Amino acid sequence: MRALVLVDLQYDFMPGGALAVAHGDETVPVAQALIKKFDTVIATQDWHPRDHASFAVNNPGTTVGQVIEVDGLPQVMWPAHCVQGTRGAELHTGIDKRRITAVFRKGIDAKTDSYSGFYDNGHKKATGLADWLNDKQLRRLWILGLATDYCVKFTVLDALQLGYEVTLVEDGCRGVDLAPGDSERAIAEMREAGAKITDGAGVR
Ligand code: VGL
Ligand code: ZN
Repeated sequence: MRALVLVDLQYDFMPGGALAVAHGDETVPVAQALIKKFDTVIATQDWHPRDHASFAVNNPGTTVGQVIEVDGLPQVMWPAHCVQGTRGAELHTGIDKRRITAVFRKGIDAKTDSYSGFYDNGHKKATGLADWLNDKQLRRLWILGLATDYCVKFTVLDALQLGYEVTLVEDGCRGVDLAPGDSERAIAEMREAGAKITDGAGVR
């Protein structure tokens, strides 16, 4: 059985948002068209407390885009984004929420970032997504969303490592590209790890 996984389709990652991804809103119609083809639709939601360690404002002397060490892990400094309860953290209304079967929130612990929908960046704590999928015997995942080079990439790599069959819906993704080419490299990495790559129109 299969599931569609929508990664972080939240206003802060859309044009005009706090951590805007160029053309991020173009993922929404791709997602909405696919939603109708799946019985099970999962959404992940970046859901940070205001004092989250990934925000540059919470690490005096740092600037956005800089990489520092937090708890022994490299951590990119981001603008404050997807703060719990704010509009920027909400899922885009172009996504029919009635068709979302379950939402998994991540990045809730102030000290730990979580790009993947499955684990925090240190792989210490699970979000519950894998248990949920396994319970329903969902082994084939179609994944799209924001951002290609962060949350989509780490969600796909974790899914592959956990033994799911993964198809990346490439036209349903857009990347941050802090360094030019990051998204292209992320897609190559996902493919090399075993992900199939398709466009939304190729999904039956
Ligand atoms: C993301 C950076 C920080 C993402 C989340 O959704 O890709 N990127 N938090
Ligand atoms: Zn975040």
